[in-house]
Amino acid sequence: MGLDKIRTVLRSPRRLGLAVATVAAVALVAGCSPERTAQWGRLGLPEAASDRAEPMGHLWVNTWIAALAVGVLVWGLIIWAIVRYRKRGEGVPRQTRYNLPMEIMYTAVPFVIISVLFYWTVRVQNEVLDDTKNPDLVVNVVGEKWSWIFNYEGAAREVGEDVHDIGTMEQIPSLYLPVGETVTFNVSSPDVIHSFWVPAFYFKRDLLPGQPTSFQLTPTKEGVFAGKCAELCGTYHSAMIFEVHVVSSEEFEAHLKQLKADGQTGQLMGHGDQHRISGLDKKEDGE
Ligand SMILES: [Cu+2]
Repeated sequence: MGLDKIRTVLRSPRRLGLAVATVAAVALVAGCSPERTAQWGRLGLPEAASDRAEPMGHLWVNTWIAALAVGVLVWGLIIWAIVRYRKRGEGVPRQTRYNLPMEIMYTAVPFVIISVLFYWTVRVQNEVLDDTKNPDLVVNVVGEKWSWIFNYEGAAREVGEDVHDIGTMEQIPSLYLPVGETVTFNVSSPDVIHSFWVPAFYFKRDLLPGQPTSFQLTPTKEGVFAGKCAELCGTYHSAMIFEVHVVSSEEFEAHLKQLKADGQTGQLMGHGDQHRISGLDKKEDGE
């Protein structure tokens, strides 16, 4: 593009707008992998990996559609009012107030909007929080300053006893789950509020000290997913990450057996339990 041409574009606001829009569109499309494009379709949500994702995803997308519909209507009315009632002379326009039908409308309409959102939120919440199935696996999750403990109840599995994974100084903790099996999670915290969050599961649960809670979900897709603490819990909050491995049933059983072979048997419930970390107890005995 020659300098003269650039000057011509800069002089014309319409051409400048077109040029900016073209550059932005090209940059947007060129920077998008197919996964990214699909993620745009889900309005930012990652690819779903649990049975709780579908109702959550629908609620998320449809709420945005509803918000956009209201937005378009409101923006339209604002622009219409600006154009229709723009200044036409020096005289004071006709003054209107106490329009009762209008006031009733703008009180009633927000109530209708809130009622619809409330109805769908409660419906989705009931579906997502349903924990009445008989679980194939129970995992007791402890979030503490500043890491995670995953205790697997192993009596009904091939491993035959409880095992746990707490990670190491070099390795963040891993949560292994068998694909397609219903898992009950009991979550607790011995210190401050943490929050168990696996974005790909579309599920998050706060861990409140002194108030253990539980939930249920079924992982639906094999793979490795990121997990994190979603509650600012102190100095090393950012270090509270973990990895979720959704694997086949055989791989899962093999992992539990490996934990047992590594001596990570029994359950750890957080601070004060540290002396039970395998290997450390021997040192303590020697003291
Ligand atoms: Cu935390």
